[in-house]
Amino acid sequence: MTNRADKRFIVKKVISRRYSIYIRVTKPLNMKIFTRITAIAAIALSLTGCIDTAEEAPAPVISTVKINSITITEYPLTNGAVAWDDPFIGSATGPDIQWRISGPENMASTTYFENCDGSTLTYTAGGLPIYLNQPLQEYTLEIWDLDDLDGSDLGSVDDLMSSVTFLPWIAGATGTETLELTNGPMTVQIEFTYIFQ
Ligand SMILES: [Ca+2]
Ligand SMILES: [Ca+2]
Repeated sequence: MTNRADKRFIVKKVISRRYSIYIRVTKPLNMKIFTRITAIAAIALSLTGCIDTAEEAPAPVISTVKINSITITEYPLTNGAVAWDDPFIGSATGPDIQWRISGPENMASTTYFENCDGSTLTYTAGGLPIYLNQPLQEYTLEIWDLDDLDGSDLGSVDDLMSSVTFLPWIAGATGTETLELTNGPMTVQIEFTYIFQ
């Protein structure tokens, strides 16, 4: 009986014999050596050619990062146990959310979503697109609850709801891509376009 080890041995032996016969029949010894030398020389030339002729492309230098859209998928619905807007008169309402960016440059949306209920908020205009001109430095994206929507209460103070810090560009990023950033109760998706010098 032939066990598995025996089968492997037989197969190997047959292959070896076939190879040996093939060489003997098709190529005399000196031809075989010549063929091998030629092949080695061809490979060497090929490799040498690659080294000599290949020119390393200079790494692209990031210039500016454009933000096309900001989508806030998660945010705190209450300020602790209290509604973001809980007036003395009238019923409590959800937050009125605006995004702001701080860091080397400061900017903010010119639009907001009123009385948010947890639904996803997508900003594609109202201040967008924006250009971050220090792409190697950290920026912070903040979401704020606006407290004076009609401009009638100059003494009101808007509420910072949450924030997340990010680097506009990470080495290797090109083209346009959407990154998801999370910090605590806040998750945001930002679509970036990378612009190089
Ligand atoms: Ca408020
Ligand atoms: Ca509100």
